[in-house]
Amino acid sequence: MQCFLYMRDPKNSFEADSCHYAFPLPISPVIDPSTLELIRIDILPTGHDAKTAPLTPWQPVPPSEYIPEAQPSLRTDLKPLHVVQPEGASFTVTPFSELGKLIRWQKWDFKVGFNQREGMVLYDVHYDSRPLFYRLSLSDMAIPYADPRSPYHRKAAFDLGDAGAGIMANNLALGCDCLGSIYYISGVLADGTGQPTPMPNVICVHEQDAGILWKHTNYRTNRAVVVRNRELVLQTILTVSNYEYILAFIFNTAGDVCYEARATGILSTSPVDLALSHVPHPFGTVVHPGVLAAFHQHFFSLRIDPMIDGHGNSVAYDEAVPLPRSADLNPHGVGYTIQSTPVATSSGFDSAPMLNRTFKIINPAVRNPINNSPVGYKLHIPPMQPILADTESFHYKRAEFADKSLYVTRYVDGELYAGGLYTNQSRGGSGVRTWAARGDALEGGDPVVWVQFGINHVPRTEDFPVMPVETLKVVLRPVNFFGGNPAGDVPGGRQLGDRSVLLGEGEKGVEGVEKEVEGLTLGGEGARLSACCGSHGGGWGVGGGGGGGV
Ligand SMILES: [Cu+2]
Repeated sequence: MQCFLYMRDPKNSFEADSCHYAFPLPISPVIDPSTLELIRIDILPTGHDAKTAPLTPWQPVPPSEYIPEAQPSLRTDLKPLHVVQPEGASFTVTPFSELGKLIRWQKWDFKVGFNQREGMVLYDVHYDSRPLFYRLSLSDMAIPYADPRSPYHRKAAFDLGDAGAGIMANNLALGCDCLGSIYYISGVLADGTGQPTPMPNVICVHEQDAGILWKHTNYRTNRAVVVRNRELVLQTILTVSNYEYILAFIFNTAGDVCYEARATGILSTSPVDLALSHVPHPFGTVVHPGVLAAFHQHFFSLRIDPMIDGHGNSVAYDEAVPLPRSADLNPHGVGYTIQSTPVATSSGFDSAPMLNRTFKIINPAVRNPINNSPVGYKLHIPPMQPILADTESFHYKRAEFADKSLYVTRYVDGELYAGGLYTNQSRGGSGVRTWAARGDALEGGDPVVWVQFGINHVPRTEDFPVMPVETLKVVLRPVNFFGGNPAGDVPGGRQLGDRSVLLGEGEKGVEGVEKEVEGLTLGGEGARLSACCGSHGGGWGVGGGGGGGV
């Protein structure tokens, strides 16, 4: 094992939470992990090339701390924000096994599991009793680093395969990780010696308001109908050494399931000569005096085992293509159409945003009552630069999923992890690229869809000492699955229940608190509320379009 060494701030060395990533050392011991014997100590390159120099005495540099007590001051003008659900949350949780939970919310129902490697896993996802997904899981992550110099050329992490999203999961806390009315799911896992380890509060379940889901104002009558986007969130957070990943499944009332990954935590740093601090570095960003954060890519692989309206699913992709000009059909050159291509055999695909390539999981045996299209779910996949390491490199060979935005394989028992079963010291040859290369026929069903998404992380000084979240979302959206907007029955005009308040113009917003009463009791303000939220009957309606208050 190649170890990277850091130290605490020598001027504050009793502070156990001092950010040691601000003090990377230029020596790197190589140890035998089975005997804990030291094999050798490497000297790290600290310039712009692979050369190493004889060690010199450490030069003092300032610390860079993230703990609040180390900040010169904390801002004092942040007012409390209460997320209150006076009648409780809208979801229910029912145990279905010793640890498994069945969750029901807004026509959704699904089972939640938690394991050592994948952490949170969803099973048997249904909407309005219609089956959608047999299993949804993050299957692995790969983080290959760009620095080509020895020993950095070996830096590549598989956070699930090497460490485990379950065993590294945080114990989540009220008000810190989750705001509002929270239900926590706990797990029990085996530790490295096989002993049972309680994993308390590893998944939090809560609802959140995500702005507006749909709205229309009839400009002729001035009546607006608005429905807010209520979401159900299942969140888990893992810490793998320096980095944190905040991972969530998010459901809404329009049939969407979103998988959200947020990267935060601390950059993996290495030493760079102080004299080079103000010179652009070829393999990273200097984020602090003497501290280099290397360029790296983050790849996530979401595994989707579908059952859209039952088994026998297929995968296809749509592309938007311009029509050639023709005198009879397209004389003005504006026409375009959508071409659909079925995925006949297991294979990998780029996202091809210039073609608006959109992947769909469909059930050819079940047809939409309006247009006879096969019912389906489409995938919104963020564009991703494929792995940059060349095809002969171990980064590429090991990260079997980092070269394509989407892989489709035919289901085989045990094929759960995109980077293969054993990622630690793998040399490739097992994983989704290898499985897809079998060219299995996909007619007749049982496809497994592997969605890759990620970021090319070019560090900023703002990412240090701890980085504000970088967010990525994959959305699974119904496409010709319903006969119309599935959220047409969600009540709008909920002001009496949801209770927003008017703020005054005073800079501290103090006046607004007084106006809360006004807004809910006085005719004038009440009329304004009904004008923006008006709905007829049902729910929390404040009254019809022309309503005169509350
Ligand atoms: Cu990063």
